[in-house]
Amino acid sequence: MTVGLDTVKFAEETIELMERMGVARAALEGGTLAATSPNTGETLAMIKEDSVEETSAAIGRAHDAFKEWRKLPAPRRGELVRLLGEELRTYKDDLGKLVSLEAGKITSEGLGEVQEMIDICDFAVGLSRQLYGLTIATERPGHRMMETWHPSGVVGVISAFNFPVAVWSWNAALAFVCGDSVVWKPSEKSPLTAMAVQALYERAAAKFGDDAPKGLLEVIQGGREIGETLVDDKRVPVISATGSTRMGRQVGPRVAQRFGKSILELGGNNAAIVTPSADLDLTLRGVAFSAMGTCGQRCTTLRRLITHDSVYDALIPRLIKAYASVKIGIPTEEGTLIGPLIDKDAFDNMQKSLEAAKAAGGTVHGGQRVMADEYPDAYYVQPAIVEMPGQVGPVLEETFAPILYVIRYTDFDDAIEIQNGVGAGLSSSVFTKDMGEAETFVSVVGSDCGIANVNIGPSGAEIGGAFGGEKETGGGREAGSDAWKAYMRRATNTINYSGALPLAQGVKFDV
Ligand code: UN1
Repeated sequence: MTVGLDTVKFAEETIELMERMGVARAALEGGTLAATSPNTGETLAMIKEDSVEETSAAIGRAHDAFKEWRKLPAPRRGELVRLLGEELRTYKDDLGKLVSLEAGKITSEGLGEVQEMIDICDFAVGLSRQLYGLTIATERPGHRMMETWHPSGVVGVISAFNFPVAVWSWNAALAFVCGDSVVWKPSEKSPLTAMAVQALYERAAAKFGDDAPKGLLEVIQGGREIGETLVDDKRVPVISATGSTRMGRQVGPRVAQRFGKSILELGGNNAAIVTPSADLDLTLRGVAFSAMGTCGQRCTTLRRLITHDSVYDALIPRLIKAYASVKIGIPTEEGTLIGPLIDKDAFDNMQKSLEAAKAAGGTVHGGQRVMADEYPDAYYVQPAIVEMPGQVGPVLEETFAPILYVIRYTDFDDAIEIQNGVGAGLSSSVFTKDMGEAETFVSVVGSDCGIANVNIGPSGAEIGGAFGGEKETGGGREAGSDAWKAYMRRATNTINYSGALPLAQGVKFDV
């Protein structure tokens, strides 16, 4: 197979980007962990992996940093996060580009990911003056009862390749204002973006001054073993892990075993219900973005389209056409909407699911590999639509690839049952103009997911809401609303200023 002279190469550009953001070239050469670009399959850098001992030492430094950091007033801690947001604004283009090179996202999604980091920094800065506790009525005269939120300690953040930097920021921006330190284990498929973010953080910390203790952010690079070291370490009271349900099944019990707290954001198998009254133009666009965007590699990706019989023929053939004409290619090229799958494993899993779907009676449109001649080491695919006879076989599982299963329904209650009839419970949506259907969907008898939308797809959440889901998605919440509470510990304080000692519940104990 000949690779043309004009074949895109990203390694040199990557190193330039990294140097601009403050990573030394020496840190990108001579290591044992290969950072590759899914866009071409080429090696971008060889970086150093951390050993178990180095991981343990990093946790120790973070623990020491926490002991200092917790003493700063929260609004002052917010200032560090504000400065981090400034660095991210300055380097938005560079970091966005790096996300495109390392994770294969199209340009606007790479930039969007950095914007999401900026947004959460702004949110956290405001939050740094709003870590409110309650004052609670007490039954005893001359007493006051209140609750205080204190920092928890070291927060371990385990993130996935598909949102290599935004997910870290949802956790870290909150953790920092909450008075915690952070040890970050990025996916071994996206080590470079983590190094760049660490360098930007160091710049913000230098501007902040001596109040930012060394070790407030530690990044550990490598595979499963060091992840386990982090998960098992008693000095890490909170583990926030984003990834597959399989990973969460291991992390959750291990953290619980030592009575740590975990925030789990795991797999999704997200559906949309298309009802008879749906605006089909809007539905088509909403479905296209949430099912094909990021090449189907968001945990919020739309994977099941539960379509009413009466609109099936008006929508599905149009959707199949849109799927066939969408521009697939190098994600940084103008006009590209679909970049590559992350690696060969992802491609093999996609093909396995498509075979299983066929065996279960599905009709597959698309799904084949493309651009293999130009880029034999990259895995570009035509996104697939699969018409299914029902919710069977691979439809019940998350496959991290652009496969949209289409299922028919006739009765709205059945549609909700199909929507809820899978293990995962992350995100969901309904396309309808019928107020009764819309309200039912978001009500107690509607969607069982952590995110339930009306007339938008299940993906593309903003940071202001709490992000996460139920059932096999793990139950954790990150980002907005009151998700910050998971990064702090609560103390209930009862203060007696009466001079007497009345006991609660009228108990008498006179000695
Ligand atoms: C993820 O896929 O891991 O809702 C997170 C969205 C994004 C976050 C997705 N804001 O698509």
